[in-house]
Amino acid sequence: VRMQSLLRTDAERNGFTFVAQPKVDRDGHAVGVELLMRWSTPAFGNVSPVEFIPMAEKTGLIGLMGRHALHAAAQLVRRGQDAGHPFTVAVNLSPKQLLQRGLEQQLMVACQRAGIRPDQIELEITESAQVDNMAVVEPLLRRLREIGYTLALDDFGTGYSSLSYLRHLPFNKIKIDRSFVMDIDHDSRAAKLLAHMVQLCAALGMSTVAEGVETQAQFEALRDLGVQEFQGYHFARPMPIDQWLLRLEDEA
Ligand code: G
Ligand code: G
Ligand code: MN
Ligand code: NA
Repeated sequence: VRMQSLLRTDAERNGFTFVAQPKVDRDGHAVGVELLMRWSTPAFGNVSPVEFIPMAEKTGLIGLMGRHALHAAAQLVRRGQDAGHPFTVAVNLSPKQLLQRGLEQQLMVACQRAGIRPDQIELEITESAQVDNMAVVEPLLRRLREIGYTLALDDFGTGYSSLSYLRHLPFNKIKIDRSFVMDIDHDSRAAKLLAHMVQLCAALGMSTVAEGVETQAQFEALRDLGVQEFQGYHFARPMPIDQWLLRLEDEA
């Protein structure tokens, strides 16, 4: 209860920070980042999003917090442009945000305030029982895609209705869950599943991103299977925004 009231206070005053984890292309060049929310409190120290995001969903604070994340994403796109090194920024959306009204408007306001175009923002959406009403979510996602946002299905393969998502929802890309990636170089079933996921996505016109890449061997195996983008500790851990911007300068 105490933690909940701290969360409310910080949701109201935007007391969160964000870190950025790079995504790289097949050559290992960074093409964008995923923005991840961080919360630090005097009483509880750093609280993991695995703990505070569900709390935010349960208490209804996720709407407000999600809005902060959208602004942070749009502002970061802006900083990349201003620095002369444009990159995409992915932001995680809670299923609750999809079901609340106003997401499209919130995104528009965030882009307008930052002076950026929607095509530099990626929206990461995880499979969830809350979103299995495709009739509600499908038209929203279709509109968002038409406006120009990139839609990514997060943690693919771990939810209970993955194929139904692929069938009904207009994703541009699929992020293959790290549980598949982890086992790719020593478990032939994981490798076969992954190979066919990549082919399936290609057949449906979607690109694939591998999450949780931790070794060069995994990177090479994934590249051989045709995966287009990669993310994981092998390339970079989530880092403070300023560190990411410095790194970008160095790489250029
Ligand atoms: O940041 P970390 O790697 O610990 O993330 C743990 C989980 O929290 C991931 O599933 C991630 O998607 C989620 N998460 C991190 N930041 C955000 C955010 O801004 N919004 C939502 N909805 N989830 C987030
Ligand atoms: O569910 P989502 O993909 O949004 O979660 C992102 C989470 O994955 C973050 O908590 C991030 O720290 C974690 N993560 C990113 N790369 C790696 C990795 O290579 N290995 C592991 N174990 N976790 C990772
Ligand atoms: Mn994600
Ligand atoms: Na994920």
